[in-house]
Amino acid sequence: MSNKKKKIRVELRKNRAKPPREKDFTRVYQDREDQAEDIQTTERVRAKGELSRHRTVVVDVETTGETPLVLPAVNPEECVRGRVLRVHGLISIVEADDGRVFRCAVRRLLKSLATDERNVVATGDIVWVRPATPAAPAAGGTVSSSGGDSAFADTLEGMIERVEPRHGVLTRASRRREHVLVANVDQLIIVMSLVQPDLKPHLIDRYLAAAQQGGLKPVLCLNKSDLADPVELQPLIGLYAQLGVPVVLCSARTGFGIDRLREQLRGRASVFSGQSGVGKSSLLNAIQPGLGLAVQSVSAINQKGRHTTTFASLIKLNFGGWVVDTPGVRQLALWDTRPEEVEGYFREFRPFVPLCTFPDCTHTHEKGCAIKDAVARRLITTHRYHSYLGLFHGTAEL
Ligand SMILES: Nc1nc2c(ncn2[C@@H]2O[C@H](COP(=O)(O)OP(=O)(O)OP(=O)(O)O)[C@@H](O)[C@H]2O)c(=O)[nH]1
Ligand SMILES: [Mg+2]
Ligand SMILES: [Zn+2]
Repeated sequence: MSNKKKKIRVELRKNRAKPPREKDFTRVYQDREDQAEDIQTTERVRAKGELSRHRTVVVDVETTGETPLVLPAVNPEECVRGRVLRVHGLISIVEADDGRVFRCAVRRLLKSLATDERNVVATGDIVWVRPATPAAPAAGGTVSSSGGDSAFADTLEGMIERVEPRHGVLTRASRRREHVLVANVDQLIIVMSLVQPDLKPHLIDRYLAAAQQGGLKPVLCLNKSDLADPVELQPLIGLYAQLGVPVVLCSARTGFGIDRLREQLRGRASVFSGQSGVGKSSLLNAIQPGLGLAVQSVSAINQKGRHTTTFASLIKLNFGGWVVDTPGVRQLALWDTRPEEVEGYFREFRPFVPLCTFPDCTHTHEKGCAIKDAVARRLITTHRYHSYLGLFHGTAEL
């Protein structure tokens, strides 16, 4: 890590301010973080002194990336390094390198430094924790009073002082902000079921785009092979295999394909993602017997309208590596993607793009579009082309 120390002034976020005057005011403020400053100048809701709470902090400025990262400096003698096992609202469960487990709150400064992230800390993050001294708990009671995980009631408490730069992330856009689902993983296991719920090919393509964006190797896992005839899936399997995506057909129920899946996971850091009810937790229970992850019937999920797995949690594999089980997603909107970037997520488009008549062709309506021509000639499948259109228009909306 090449970095240098620097002092900066940070404006702390006013997340504990007094209630504002108008009810709608907060809504605008929360929806449009970017407008927050304009609003402050037009409506005075607090005493001026409170509006500008600044603090000078020592930070490391890392210059390796595109934009310099600002990280609070920590004293390694006072803090311990660890990995976030899971996040419950304001509480993060962190396993230190020495094996101790801490229930942690996040230092408010980190929230002030993060600009457009929904969550400052994500499962898989490498963090620095300042252990609370038993006499004066650092979290000031917030940790214990916020409820959360009773299984960790006896664990130590601490404060997350710093989050290390991430590599390999699964990210999505959530209400105009970045939602990092998982950090520091090598590969994304896209879990789909053949039926119950039905396979969603367009969602696969969104995941492939998200994997490429986050620097993850994608693996397509098609579960519940015991419920449908996989022969009909040959074209789909062939398509993804051609795109270089390993495809694993499996069944958590019968155990078919579980060995192959285990081989994909061995020694690597992976995340399982997919719709609710496709069998992510069931597969992990089959891969590592004894895990005892909660699973629920699809009909029960539909009736209740909620997911069985409710937070991303990191599981160590006894054959090497680790995997994060995540809650089901309904949709996946790409974060920070411009419409013209979307074609880059469709590998098979690449040979044709330079042949379009217009150099800035969006491949949506233009005459002389080589992509549309390739679709007509079945060199690109209509399914992939429609996925492209969906992502193109989706990112244009954001
Ligand atoms: N027939 C069959 N059923 C399966 C298979 N895998 C999982 N199921 C069933 O599918 C249902 C949902 O499984 P879960 O493992 O809870 O699904 P999930 O993807 O973890 O769902 P969320 O946690 O809500 O995201 C359960 O009733 C499982 O028993 C399979 O291979 N075959
Ligand atoms: Mg689950
Ligand atoms: Zn074109």
